[in-house]
Amino acid sequence: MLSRRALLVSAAAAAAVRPATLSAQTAPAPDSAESARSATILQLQRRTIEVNGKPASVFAIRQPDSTSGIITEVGKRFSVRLQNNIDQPSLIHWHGLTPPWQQDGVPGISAPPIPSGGSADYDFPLRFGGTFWMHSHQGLQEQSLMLAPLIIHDDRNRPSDQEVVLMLNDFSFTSPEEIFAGLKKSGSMPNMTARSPQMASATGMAQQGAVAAPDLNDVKYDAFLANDRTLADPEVVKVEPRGHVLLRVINGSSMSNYHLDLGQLKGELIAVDGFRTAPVIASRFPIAVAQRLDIRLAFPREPGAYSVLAVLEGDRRQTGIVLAVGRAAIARFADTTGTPSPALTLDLERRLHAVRPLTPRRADRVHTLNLTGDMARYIWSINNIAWNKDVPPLPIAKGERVELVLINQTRMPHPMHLHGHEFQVVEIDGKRFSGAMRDTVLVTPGRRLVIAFDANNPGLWAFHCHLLYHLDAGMFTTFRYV
Ligand SMILES: [Cu+2]
Repeated sequence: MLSRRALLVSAAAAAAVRPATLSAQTAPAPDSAESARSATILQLQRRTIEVNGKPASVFAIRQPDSTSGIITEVGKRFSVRLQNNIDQPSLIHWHGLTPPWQQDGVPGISAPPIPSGGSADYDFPLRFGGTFWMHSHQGLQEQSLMLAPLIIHDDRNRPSDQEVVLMLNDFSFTSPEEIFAGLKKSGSMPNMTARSPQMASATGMAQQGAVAAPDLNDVKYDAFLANDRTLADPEVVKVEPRGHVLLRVINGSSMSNYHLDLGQLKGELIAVDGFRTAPVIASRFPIAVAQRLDIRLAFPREPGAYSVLAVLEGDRRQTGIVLAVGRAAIARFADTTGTPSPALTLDLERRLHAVRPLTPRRADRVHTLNLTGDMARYIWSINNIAWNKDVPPLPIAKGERVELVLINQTRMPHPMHLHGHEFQVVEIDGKRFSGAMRDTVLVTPGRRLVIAFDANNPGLWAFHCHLLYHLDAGMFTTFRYV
């Protein structure tokens, strides 16, 4: 079933978002037989997994040999034929990549959805390496695991490194449409977290000195998955004694932010959202919805079992995998922690510094985007406008340095994602700094962040909250330039 927004977007597609100046650009389909032959086939499929001892019907994005997603190399082309083998329309977004806008995979913005039984071709150069992912931008399919890793190797892959990909997901046996309907009824469903109908204003919170308790985890999930499994039966990855691991963590959850907990290990964080940062060594790292962490781990010679856990923010529940050195006995890891974890903060974000930041430059254009909402009616918005087909794109121009001032006036954290461009975090709560390059940044309640990007990829682009039901409820807007 399509969501209301997806229907609106689809209806808008032909007329509203196809100005002649933009559609005159390169068409997405590679028409030469040669590029079609060398393309990687990705199939949208239905599959059954087991969660909490029960079968669950979910989606997959797989190659014909069952490989989930893609592992490729920087400098190669992203050359993919996407086949829709499910019984409904779909379209896949290559999260964090910078394709021509028509290949970005947002229904009604970039291209129409691919009908059941249809296919679409993608072909563009890969400008940078890193940890990325792909997911449906159609309706609420992402909640049903229509997603997969998209890994681009580069010189961060040392020959001695063992690569481990950790995909995190939230899972419910309730259909996403029912979850969304329940949220719209504002807490009337038994599995929805109770909440205050009043939204505190950011100014109000700031004046109080202490921010009111944040409102976390709208949806009560049945399970949290790490590579499709829970801690009742986790994935166990064998690691050589004194081995080195490059751990690539992808938060593919629809609504859940986590603290990654390396337990006794210390990890060296070397990249966020694919982009290299000055290393940060720690055993816990925050990871918001849609974000990625690249972490180097070094293991001792002695046999041992090491858990890599993701603890839900503000909660006791967790998921994870086990890295086993030598012939280690695998202990059972509980799926809850002793005490609830805190809410995510911006403490790590303030410490991150891009290895290759934007060249310092004055902004040519600044857009202030207040993140707003009406919790009681579950309407989420930007500058109090819930997105619909009549909202005009925000103007920018090719070649400009653009800054977005993001002010969270709600009590929920919002992971904000810009399509088609990498950005840099340049200011948090009034303090300028040369922060991380990213594609998704968490704006916590009451906070003000500034991100900067270069308008170097003309087209029509989405900018939105990556919490699936916030996105669908209207916290979404677009940029357009030629
Ligand atoms: Cu949001």
